[in-house]
Amino acid sequence: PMAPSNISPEFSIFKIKSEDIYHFKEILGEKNVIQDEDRLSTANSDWMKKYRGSSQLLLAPGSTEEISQILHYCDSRYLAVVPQGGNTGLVGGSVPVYDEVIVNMNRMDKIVSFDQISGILVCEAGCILENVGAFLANEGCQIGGNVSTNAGGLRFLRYGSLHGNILGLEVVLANGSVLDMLGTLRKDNTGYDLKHLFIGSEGTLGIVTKVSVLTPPQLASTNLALLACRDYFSCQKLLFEARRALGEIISAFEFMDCHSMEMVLKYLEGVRNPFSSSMYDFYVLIETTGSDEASDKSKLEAFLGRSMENGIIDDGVIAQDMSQTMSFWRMREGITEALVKAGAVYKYDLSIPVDKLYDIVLGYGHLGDSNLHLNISTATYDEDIFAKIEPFVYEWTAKNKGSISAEHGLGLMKADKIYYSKTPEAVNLMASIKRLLDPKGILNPYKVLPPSLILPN
Ligand code: FAD
Ligand code: 2HG
Ligand code: ZN
Repeated sequence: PMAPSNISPEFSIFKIKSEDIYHFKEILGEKNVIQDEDRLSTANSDWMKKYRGSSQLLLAPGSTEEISQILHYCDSRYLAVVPQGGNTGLVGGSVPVYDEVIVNMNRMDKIVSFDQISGILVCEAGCILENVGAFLANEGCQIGGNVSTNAGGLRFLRYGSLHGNILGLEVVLANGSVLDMLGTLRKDNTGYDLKHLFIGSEGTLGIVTKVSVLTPPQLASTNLALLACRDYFSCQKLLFEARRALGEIISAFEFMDCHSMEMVLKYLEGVRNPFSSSMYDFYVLIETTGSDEASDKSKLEAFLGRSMENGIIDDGVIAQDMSQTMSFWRMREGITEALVKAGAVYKYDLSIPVDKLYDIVLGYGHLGDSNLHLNISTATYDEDIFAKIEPFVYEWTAKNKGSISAEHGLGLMKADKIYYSKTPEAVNLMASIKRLLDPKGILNPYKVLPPSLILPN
């Protein structure tokens, strides 16, 4: 499952043999060793249908011990592995590049414990996030996938990165050893905090099997306002004001331009323009979450009234019930799906200083976090268009001191682009860590780091 030699002659090629299959069946039982063409076809292809591997084998372990045995064996046999959660990743990280063995986490879906007083949840990595709650609710994506990509999302503004909310991890390393860092303490300064190495490592340093996470309590009152602004400068001003006027209750500040709005209106069923009379150039969603319904709402209303008087917003509406709330979020959250329906999409996920964020566009994103999702939508993929986009987007982002991956990770798509956002010294140190933890390079090869840096010794 290493690369065919025409692409990466430096990697050795080890094919799966019948005795390997026999061994995996011994570990997992017959039905969890999957060679079925349909299931493999789905698992070989990513959410956008942009990347496709040719794996012949999918393993579905049900415990840490089974994952440990799988990796121990694969390591001894030089069989490369791709860990796969919900397979909703957007950078080609969760699918094989060639014929890597897919280790699917679906069966690892048990809640281990939940402490109601502290809000600390311990669960297996394959738990589906929607069932677990808290950060972002994409259909099918798993807590282990979120940890491995350090996913952000709509409420990052309020709750911050997973680096702050993950209290502990259990991880199986490439050689099969189990690293138990599954603490539930908020404070623990005993040496290097190794769990952070695995948060955002995209399956290249180990397989995350259990997660301990600090969850916020569900608060009584949530309000959502959809606002229209005439230009990007007004969106920035609105953010500036909202951080001050709504500081303790603001939980999301998202923006989308008119092109993004046009996409959802055109391609998603049941989405209607809330400002039926006209289209505006920019739309902003402000969500507040707090504990006092009456005061939270009046605070938001007063803020919107002032913003309207000052001319920062041109129009605005507060969702009146659950169904309107869901339809407002659908406009923002459905853009990714609408873009896939529209045809080919060149997808970028940039952190850019907020004043420069809309200099390079069509886009939408988490304005409160300075995170632009730049999507260039065309009917079909075209080499000439691609050549106009890259390396321009990366060079522009680096020049403006941004990041070429704010939240989706590097995966396969941007492994060789890492130097736009990291110094050679930092990349070399990452490669040393990778070689230390995975000397044979079996874990998710070709992802995150340029393959030439992590040759097996
Ligand atoms: P996968 O796609 O299966 O895997 C992602 C990466 O993690 C791969 O490199 C894989 O090898 C690795 N991996 C998965 N599970 C494990 C494990 N247990 N141990 C080790 N490695 C593992 N991302 C955001 O950050 N913010 C968003 O708001 C957001 N919105 C999205 C909306 C849509 C419609 C879609 C399709 C995607 C969105 N994403 C977003 C991207 C994606 O959902 C997230 O990156 C998510 O965290 C991936 O979880 P997953 O379980 O699907 O992981
Ligand atoms: C979002 O914020 C996701 O909606 C997906 O991170 C962004 O599709 C994208 O570019
Ligand atoms: Zn996002």
